Amino acid sequence: MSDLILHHYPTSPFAEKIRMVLGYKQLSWQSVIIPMMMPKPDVVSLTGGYRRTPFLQIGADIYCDTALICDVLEHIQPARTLYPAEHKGLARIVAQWGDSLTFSPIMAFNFKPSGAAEIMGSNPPEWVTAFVQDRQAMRGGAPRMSSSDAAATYKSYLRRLSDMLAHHPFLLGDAPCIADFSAAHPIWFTQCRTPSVAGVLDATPLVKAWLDRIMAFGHGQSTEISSTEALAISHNNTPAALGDEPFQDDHGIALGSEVVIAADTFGTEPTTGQLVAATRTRLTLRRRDERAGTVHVHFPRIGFTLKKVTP
Ligand SMILES: N[C@@H](CCC(=O)N[C@@H](CS)C(=O)NCC(=O)O)C(=O)O
Repeated sequence: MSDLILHHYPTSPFAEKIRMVLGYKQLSWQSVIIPMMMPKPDVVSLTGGYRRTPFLQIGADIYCDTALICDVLEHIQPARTLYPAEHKGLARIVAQWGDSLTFSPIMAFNFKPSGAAEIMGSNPPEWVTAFVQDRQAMRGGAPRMSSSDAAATYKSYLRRLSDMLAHHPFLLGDAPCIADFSAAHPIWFTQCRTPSVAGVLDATPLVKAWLDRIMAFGHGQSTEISSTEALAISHNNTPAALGDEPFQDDHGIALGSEVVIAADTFGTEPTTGQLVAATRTRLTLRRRDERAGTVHVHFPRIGFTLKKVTP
């Protein structure tokens, strides 16, 4: 049985990014389906507060944010690399664009009335109200971009991707890399979750063919387990030894301090614990939970804030 446990739900675009990477790298994994909105008691037992989807569990180690999860998967399975040596910086920069700048307009477009109806499915009105309120709270009350404003942006982005695909099958060459998976997941949502608005893709057939190529990698081999089983796995394990990467102190906060880490936008629920590692690229907290036991929760540096807990 694989040690990789992905906590996710089927309609999450960021989770689809990781499912596609698992497929590309031909990995086996265990699947825990988590709630789409708060409350998420089992999630919070493992993460200490972080509530975004997906996150990866390996024993008693919890990895938050898909940028970090991709680094971890690359370390476990370097073959079919996500970070080709000739495009190292470029691949990550295009990936960051896919994960941030394209995500909001594309999701605003997908939430056109017919798309929203497909997303809400047959859920009862109380569920729909709770979902809308949950996402509004995550955005700090900011309104979603209007779908008409989003349409022009989305179409421009599709044309740019199409230009990138004019001479090779993937964004940066003959093989996919992190840029492809990060750019693909919101478009996957349009194509597969809101088909009533997927006509927007028809003007860029190169993008449609590229998405099909990525989707053809599949999702790897998965076995479903419950969140109770995932909590027991964490409880029965101890966190893996920390690597020997040097401590990088950008905050004047010593290792061993009680700290709080939170995403800097969208879903800023904090995680508190003891800072046990701060490398160039990631931060690690040690914390204890009655059900999850002692866990290490790992975050990327980019996109997260670190503060000392003031007594
Ligand atoms: N930067 C994060 C973004 C993750 C994200 O925004 N996920 C969405 C789902 S696609 C989310 O958390 N939605 C709220 C929820 O699932 O509770 C990442 O790369 O993991």
